[in-house]
Amino acid sequence: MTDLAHWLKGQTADHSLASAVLSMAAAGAELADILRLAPIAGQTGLAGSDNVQGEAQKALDVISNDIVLNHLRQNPAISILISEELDEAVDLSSQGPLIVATDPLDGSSNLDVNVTVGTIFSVLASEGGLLQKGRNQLAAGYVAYGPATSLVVRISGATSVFTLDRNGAWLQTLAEAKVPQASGEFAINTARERFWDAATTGYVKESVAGETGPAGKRYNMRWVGSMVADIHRILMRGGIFLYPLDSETKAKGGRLRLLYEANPMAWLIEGAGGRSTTGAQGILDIEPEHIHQRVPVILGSADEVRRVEERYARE
Ligand code: P6P
Repeated sequence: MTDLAHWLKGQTADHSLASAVLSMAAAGAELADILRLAPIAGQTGLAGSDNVQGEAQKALDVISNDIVLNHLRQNPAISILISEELDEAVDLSSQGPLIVATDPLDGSSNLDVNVTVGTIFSVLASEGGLLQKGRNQLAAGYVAYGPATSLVVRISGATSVFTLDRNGAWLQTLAEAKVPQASGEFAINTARERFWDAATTGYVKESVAGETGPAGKRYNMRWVGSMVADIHRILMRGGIFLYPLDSETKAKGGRLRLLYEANPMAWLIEGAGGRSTTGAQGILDIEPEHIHQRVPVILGSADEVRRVEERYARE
């Protein structure tokens, strides 16, 4: 069973890029230890502060951000950190060739109820600046803190899965993830139905109609409320994740953030043969306007994403 460091040697000759992934993996391993014992340490509560998104920060949001910051500060290859938890981008080392964008603890509202949360990251070349299309990513990944602690990472080839062992080593447990082309499982927050556009409403209605409806097959629904958990399920067994633009999120551009949620997840899903869209365009083709930009996110099994795209095309 190969480990992360050996796999990286086969994926890239760029030592800086490999070191950036190893730094995020080390931050994830440190955070996994903290999360496992957080209820005992009384760390699952609120921090008493809000982030730039206006969301109440959990104590562990702040702790996670600090852990990522500490690991990246020690890596001279990283020039800038963009974080969901920080209003502005942070300069780390002026000569570093790489930028890291991260959601240090995505889904943290699930911590109180012991549901899988994650650290999402995206790596870009410093020379391209902060606002680059997702297609420019040099690497992306996430750590899923679940029953097992998984690291999913892609440089430019396959999307690969590693599992943290008891000695702190990341062992490869799936060399090449493959998102099944077809699927009978959709993930959406159906409590938002009254805000949906016609394309989303039509897709969900058709899916719920099951075997006797136009889709001609039975669907199941899952919605964890933790993007890393939902995306990991889709990566491993297929499905479609939808957080579309709706009448309530329209003013903000969407719910999920482009640089450190949508882009890295689209990079990983497309690396595994899946597909991603906002409904209007491919997520990886969006020209970012600011570091905390929000966008609609629809991604997963290619056949299902295409069904949604066809509906938007008819609108
Ligand atoms: P809702 C978590 O807050 C998050 O950013 C994602 O991890 C998750 O997919 C989404 O929001 C859940 O949103 O509206 O269902 O609470």
